Amino acid sequence: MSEATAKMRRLAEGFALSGVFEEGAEIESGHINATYAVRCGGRRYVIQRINDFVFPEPEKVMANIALVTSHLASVEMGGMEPLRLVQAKSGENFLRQDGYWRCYHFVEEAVAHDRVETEELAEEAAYGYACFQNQLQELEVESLYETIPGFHETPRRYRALVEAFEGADEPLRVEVEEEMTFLEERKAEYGTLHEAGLPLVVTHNDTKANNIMLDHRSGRAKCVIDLDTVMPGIGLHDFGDLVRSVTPAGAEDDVDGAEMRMCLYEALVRGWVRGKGSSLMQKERELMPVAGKLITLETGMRFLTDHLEGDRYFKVKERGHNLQRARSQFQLARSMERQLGV
Ligand code: GN1
Ligand code: MG
Repeated sequence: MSEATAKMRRLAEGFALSGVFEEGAEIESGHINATYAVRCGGRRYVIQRINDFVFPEPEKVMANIALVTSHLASVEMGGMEPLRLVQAKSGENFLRQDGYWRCYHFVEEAVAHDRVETEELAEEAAYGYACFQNQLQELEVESLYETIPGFHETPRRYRALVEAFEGADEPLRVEVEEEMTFLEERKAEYGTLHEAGLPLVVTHNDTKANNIMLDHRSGRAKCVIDLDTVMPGIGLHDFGDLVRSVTPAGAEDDVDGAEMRMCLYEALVRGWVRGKGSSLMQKERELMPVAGKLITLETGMRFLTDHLEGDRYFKVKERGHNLQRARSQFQLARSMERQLGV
């Protein structure tokens, strides 16, 4: 048995799984956590290490997830299903073994798309995330911890970037000068969502295309995954992150492919409006195009900050990867400005 397999087996043995360990493999998507898929007693599970640099209080992350998943299990989900946590043998909802680990039932007969190429898929992803917000409407916002303070507060993200820039060495500052000017020109816009008087609701905060599983036969939204950042937030942040992640023609780090595809944007709007139904406020409807642009700029700021700070937060392929991601986000924001008039 390889060292990696032995490690997965030791982890699996820490959780209350249905049988003995059979096999395991690493899943290499996501920028933050290490993830393994294991099979035990004929069933599949996902075991993930919670990155405690990103989440300094993993217990609070897990308390949020436990609350959200048990709430989802108690409401009508209209054909969707909740992510199901597996407890550790200790009775806690995480395992402490050289870091913090948690375990979920694998969502079977479903697929998560890294890239979205059709309007049907885009609409269904937006519909599913909008339903997810509605399903959590009755959960008290105050009962959730803010596990990363100011996660989607764009003005705060901008301040952090400026600070990182000021603390960086001269060559790095020169390298990102153009990007800093681009962001400075737009700084009056960063508070738009927070100053709109929208209510705080329970939001997912990481609504990338591959964080929602679709039924592999019907293509219908089945299960929202990656609940690390469920927190109190503004509903539009989730729509905005969908626009950022679904609409570009290229990958997140592809600068040339960072063009918003209008037909996919429109499909996202249809899905979101249909999913939110009567809970969508007029003000929110108006700010939907702006939300896409702001979350895109904000994510670019976060990549750029990490580049200036030495790539400590996001996993990177090589030095310069975060800068490339940031440039792609800014290019995409420009494309939104042109096409949406925001
Ligand atoms: C991170 O781990 P992953 O890939 O789901 C990040 C998101 C970013 C995203 C950019 C906790 O998500 O906020 O939008 O990368 N998650 C955290 O791809 O910071
Ligand atoms: Mg994530």
